[in-house]
Amino acid sequence: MTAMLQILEKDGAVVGELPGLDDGQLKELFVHMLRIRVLDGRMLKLQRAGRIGFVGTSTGLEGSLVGAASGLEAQDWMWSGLREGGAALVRGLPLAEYVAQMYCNSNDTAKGRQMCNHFQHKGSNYPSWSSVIGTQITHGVGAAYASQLRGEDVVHSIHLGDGATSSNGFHSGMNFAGVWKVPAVFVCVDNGWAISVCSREQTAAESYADKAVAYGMPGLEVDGNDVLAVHAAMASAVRRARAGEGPSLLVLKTYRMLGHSSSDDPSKYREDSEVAWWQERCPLERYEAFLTQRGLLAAGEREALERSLEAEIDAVIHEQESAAPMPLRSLVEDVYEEVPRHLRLQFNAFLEVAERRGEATRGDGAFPL
Ligand SMILES: Cc1ncc(C[n+]2csc(CCOP(=O)(O)OP(=O)(O)O)c2C)c(N)n1
Ligand SMILES: [Mg+2]
Repeated sequence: MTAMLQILEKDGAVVGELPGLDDGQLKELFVHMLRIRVLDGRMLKLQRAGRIGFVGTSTGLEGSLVGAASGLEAQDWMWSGLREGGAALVRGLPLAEYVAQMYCNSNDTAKGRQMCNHFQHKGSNYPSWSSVIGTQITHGVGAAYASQLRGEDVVHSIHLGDGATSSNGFHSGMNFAGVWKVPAVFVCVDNGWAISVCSREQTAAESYADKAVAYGMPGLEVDGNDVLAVHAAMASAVRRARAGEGPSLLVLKTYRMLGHSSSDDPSKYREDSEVAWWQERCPLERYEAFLTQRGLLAAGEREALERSLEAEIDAVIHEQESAAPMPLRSLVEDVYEEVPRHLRLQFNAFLEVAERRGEATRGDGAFPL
């Protein structure tokens, strides 16, 4: 196991080779990270106010998300684990679609049929999430194999959590990917926890990166709170895949600062001191220090950026909150060319219940997971 790749120290000092990004690109990474942080805060507040049903935050993971997404090319595909919504924003998922999906309203491109906080975006090659752990791994490998057979210039980044390394999909996906040498990068976001299972108890391997050896591909541990290290590692693994040299596994060492979801209380299973240790290594503060030292961020500029991101996000929230819900009839549309009898019967029975009990109302924000 080689040492973990790191470019920035926790105080922002440069300790590795900087990737070839210009000043504008360096600053853009920061704005993307900050947008995710602000958006998370806003979504959590909406959930606590009972206006949306469920939120799984990415607070603390901003360096991993933005670093990985920025290492891909526009034509590439990204397959989600449980927290890549912010990475999708970097690749072109419109903020309005993100928020519409949180409300499951009539602007939601999944037509309210997905659980909220499970995004997708056709325009940037981003298939819908699945909450079922690890299923995206074999789907992504199959799609990467298809790209290879078609001779397309496309790389597939397949994201997964530390918990997903124990899924069947991880083993079969990694195995087929290695055998076929598909153009894929596996991005394991080791955020310390799989709900209440600590990452150290998920495997007896010294590092998740060691798992790559068994499947005949390189594995690398990366400081996931160092956006530049993640970007550099991703760009290099993507280049390798694009050149036909096969897949790699990147393990991004980071930390989920908040609960597993808006329904979770992490104080039940982890110590405050652990959270404080990671707070010291906050990806945003580290990168802010780096940009400030290079003269790319002026005093007070972060606060100004935050205010403008809040305004941007609030405007979108107002727009989406007043959008109509999906019409009831949409429940039986779009699956078959003509609505079959059994669905028509179910739909009529449903209408009858709605008539007796009244229309569905907004949820109270409770979700049992
Ligand atoms: C097949 C399957 N088993 C169990 C669950 C319940 N579950 C939901 S999230 C989760 C933990 C996921 O942890 P990890 O892969 O580390 O992702 P993270 O939530 O940390 O991003 C589990 C066990 C599930 N959704 N699917
Ligand atoms: Mg995890």
